[in-house]
Amino acid sequence: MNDIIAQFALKNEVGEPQPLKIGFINDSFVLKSKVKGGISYFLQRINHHIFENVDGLQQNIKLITDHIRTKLMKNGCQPSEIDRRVLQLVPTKDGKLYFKTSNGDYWRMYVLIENATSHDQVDEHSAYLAGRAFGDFQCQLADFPTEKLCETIPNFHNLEFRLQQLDDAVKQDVAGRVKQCESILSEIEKRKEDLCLAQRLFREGKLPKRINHCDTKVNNMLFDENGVPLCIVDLDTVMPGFVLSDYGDFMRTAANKAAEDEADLSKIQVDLSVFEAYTKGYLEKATFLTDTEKRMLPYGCRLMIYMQTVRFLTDFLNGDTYYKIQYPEHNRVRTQAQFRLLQEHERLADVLQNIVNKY
Ligand code: GN1
Ligand code: MG
Repeated sequence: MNDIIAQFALKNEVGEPQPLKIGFINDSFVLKSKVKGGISYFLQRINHHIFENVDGLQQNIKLITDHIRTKLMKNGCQPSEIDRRVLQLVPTKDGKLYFKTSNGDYWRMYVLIENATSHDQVDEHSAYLAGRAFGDFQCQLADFPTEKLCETIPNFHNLEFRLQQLDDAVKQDVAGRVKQCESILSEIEKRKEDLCLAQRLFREGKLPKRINHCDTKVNNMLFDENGVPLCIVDLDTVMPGFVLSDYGDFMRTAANKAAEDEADLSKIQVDLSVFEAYTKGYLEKATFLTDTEKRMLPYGCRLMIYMQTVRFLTDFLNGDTYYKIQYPEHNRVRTQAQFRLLQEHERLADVLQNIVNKY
């Protein structure tokens, strides 16, 4: 690994790489400075099976982080503070944004943000702070020209595309599992028209695409020693999409009293206090939203939960090739759990809409 590290333009000597157990996609290592008060680094091997266009991916991250950096500077943020508020890529000695090894692995380097932590769980207060932080992130990028960014995973949050993938999986039925999924398939069919509304509004010019994070989990934010959010990380999926994606995906993962793959469906309930706190924080910061976008936020939750139901079911029918599973029926259980959460959102539609209207 020393050969890899030697490719990057580091400002000081660093110690042995220490592996970090975060994320399911990339491999991460910390390189501590050997010099007191020096810079420590964060090294990652990029999963190029998922992110096929590493060049485009790294270019996106560079453009986004430079844009946020300039914004922070204009707002009078001190340079030492800026380094904690936005990620900073470290180029290779020949000025590239990543290094490709002879065996085809891709590596990138960031400056490590010191004394920062992340959380896997939310409570009401951290949901509120997360809402503000993700709202701020979208706000910082609201004036960035979307056409400059590539889709790091093409059609990632495009429901029509995801439904097409499900159709293909049903037709091929490679794992012979379609028969046992007939009832959930018909539930999905019933909701197709309604939930493709966002795509239709986009085509009619009534719903804009903006830059989204596309993985708005609370553990993708760093907090300082006092529990104040510092910066948004895991920028791999930042790409143009509907704001409904980021709002909806946070609610899908955080405003659920049970896990995403809970087998006991009676435990799956919307956490209304998390829902309200995130909404309040988000709407305080996301001042650029149109009336249509604001009104559609609860719909955004249903959209993302439905899309995840479709994606888990597709993978189950394809014989579990995309998501890692812990037991043979895992993707079917995940599908049922997401579908139950969707039904909860449908049942509470008026309540959730009233919370959004309140803010
Ligand atoms: C994947 O691996 P993770 O948790 O960051 C997936 C998301 C899904 C999520 C479902 C690149 O995210 O889109 O919503 O699983 N990421 C990718 O748990 O497919
Ligand atoms: Mg991720």
